[in-house]
Amino acid sequence: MQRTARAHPNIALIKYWGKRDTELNLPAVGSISITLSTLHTDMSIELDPALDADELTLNGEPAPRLLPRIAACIDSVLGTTRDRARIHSAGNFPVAAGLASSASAFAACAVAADALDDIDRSRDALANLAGRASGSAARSLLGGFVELQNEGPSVRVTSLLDPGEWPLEVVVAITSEGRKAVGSGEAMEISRRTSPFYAQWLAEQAADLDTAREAIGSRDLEALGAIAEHNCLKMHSVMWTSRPSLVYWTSSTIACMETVRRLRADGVPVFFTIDAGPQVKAVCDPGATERVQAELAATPGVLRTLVTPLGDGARLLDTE
Ligand code: 2P0
Repeated sequence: MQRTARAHPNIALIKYWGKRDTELNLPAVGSISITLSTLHTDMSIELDPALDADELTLNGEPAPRLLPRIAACIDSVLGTTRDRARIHSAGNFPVAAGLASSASAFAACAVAADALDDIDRSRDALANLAGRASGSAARSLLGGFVELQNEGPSVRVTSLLDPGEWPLEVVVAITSEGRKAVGSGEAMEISRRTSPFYAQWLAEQAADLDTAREAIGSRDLEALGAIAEHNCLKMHSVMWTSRPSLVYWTSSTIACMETVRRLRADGVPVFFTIDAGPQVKAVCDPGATERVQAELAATPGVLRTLVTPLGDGARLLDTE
């Protein structure tokens, strides 16, 4: 029996950084994200009683290093006594480079695994199972604008707006194709233990979430951009002031921020956000996309740009 699911990465506008429970991988803060449409991960899982061990390919190549986390995600859905699985993961964008590849991979994994038995799990149940593998993956269960609420012993994901209700676009400026030096999970723990700004980061998150939720409700790009950029720079300040310091930026990352600020000063409706990687994501009105892309592509150090509208939540690609 084989099932295939597709999920898209998401980009947080109000960020998740830090865990309150490393066993259950529960985030220390809530977050708000947008799901992207052009980038995706397709994961197919085939259970085979004849297999002795799980097998994983990533874009057609064996990927033993990534297998334990994927296998654990399938275990969390189907139980550890399940048959072993042949897993194929295929994505159309770089892995572990600050483009939220783990979010789309684990959301697709949870949805495909869920379809392999007769239990009908809720979106929130799947969000918790995907989130156990990767905190941001819970948000990729849904499309458009998504809030992850972080209360009690689990997380909840809610849709704030469908993609068509506020069809913003995202221009991703790729400034480095390499894998990041320190993975997010490990980096968050370093920040929690060592950054003098970590407590303040936690203390201000609820207010940032309120401000962003209100801006999304009224489709106010200027207000959303102001709080998103502030929240992003706070998260990076926590990273920078960790010991050892966690600096994911390149000089090109800063040049891209300057490009976005210059465009905005020129009246272009656009704002930036940056995750645990050197890429800059510029969020804009569709009417501004062409100019934002051209200016980011011409920014020193930018290797290439990607453009994507907002997309849907994780779903099965096959039918039974
Ligand atoms: C986010 N990031 O909200 C933040 C902003 C990166 C920077 O969630 O340890 O791969 O697997 O739960 O979800 C990336 O971290 O971390 C992330 P784990 P995850 O999108």
